[in-house]
Amino acid sequence: MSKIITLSEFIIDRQADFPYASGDLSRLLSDIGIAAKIVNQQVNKAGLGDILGAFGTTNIQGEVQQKLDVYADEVFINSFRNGGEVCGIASEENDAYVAFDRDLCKKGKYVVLFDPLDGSSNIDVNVSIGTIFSIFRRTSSVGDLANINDFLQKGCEQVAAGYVIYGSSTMLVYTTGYGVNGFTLEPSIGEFCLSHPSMMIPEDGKVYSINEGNMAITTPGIQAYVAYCKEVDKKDGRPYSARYIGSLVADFHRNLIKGGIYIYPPTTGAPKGKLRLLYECSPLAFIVEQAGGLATTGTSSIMDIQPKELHQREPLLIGSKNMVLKAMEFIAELESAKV
Ligand code: AHM
Ligand code: MG
Repeated sequence: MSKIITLSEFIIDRQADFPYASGDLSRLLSDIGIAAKIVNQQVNKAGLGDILGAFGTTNIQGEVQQKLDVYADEVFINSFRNGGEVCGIASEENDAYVAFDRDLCKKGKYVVLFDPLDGSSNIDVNVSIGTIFSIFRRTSSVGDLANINDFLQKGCEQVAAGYVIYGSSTMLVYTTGYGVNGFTLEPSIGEFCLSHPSMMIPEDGKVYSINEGNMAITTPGIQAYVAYCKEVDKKDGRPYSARYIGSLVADFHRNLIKGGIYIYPPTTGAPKGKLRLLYECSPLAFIVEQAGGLATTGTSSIMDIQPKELHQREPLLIGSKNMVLKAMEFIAELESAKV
């Protein structure tokens, strides 16, 4: 049997990648691993609400039941507040960012932006859901309260990003800009163990993931690319397969491992699509690019977008490099007049 490497051991080993680092980022990543285990425990009990007490009511232990996404949000916020490495957070669940006012936190070097439970509409039907996180070095001075500019940073400024998928098994996948590594939670020892070292996304894929219900209301470039995915061409394995779970982390994770493209397109009702730049697009863009893939809005690299507001939305095409490039060709050809 080969030696098991736990997330904590791996993080400590990798600290050497940052010769002048004080260990704060390592501690922060460990805190995320612990918070993920706590959330995982509750996610695995989803559906027992009716037995243990419905959401919003008191359960048999006298605890008030919460919606799981609110619960996950609180677990992560408390973990960041107690850790001391983070001076503030922004979460998809909250309208405004939170600047921690504890003295210890004001000395924190980092801010974290996260989606505590993405795809939460899938909880009721037992489909995989996920947590996505993005870490930046603050731009304000250490010792001050965090301010909005700490959060409005381009994806290419991220120091780390990752996700947790609560699926048939629970995994944590992250990057600090030195490749992508995946860890699977081994329930018998309660540890995330290195299971997917140095992950690389295949350059080509045979899976496209898009909500085809939006096809009539999206742009000509996306329509043409999806039509291309369905054409018959034995040489390159088309028609490709459609796989859309409707849970971004789950669709992304499958495509990262097997190759494929995920698209959340602009539509007539939502010209910037649905997904949030800071909590969803940027962190997954950092991961996919570290794994050799690409992430774009169709015309600009996700990593280069200067955010103007916390909850900004952007269209997202993300996955295997050659598939994303092909989709961009259609967009350039059919939509360039409009740009
Ligand atoms: P959420 O942040 O409100 O959970 O929404 C994000 C989710 C993604 O996980 C998923 O890929 C997408 O919304 C599905 O949207 P749609 O139902 O419009 O296809
Ligand atoms: Mg979300």
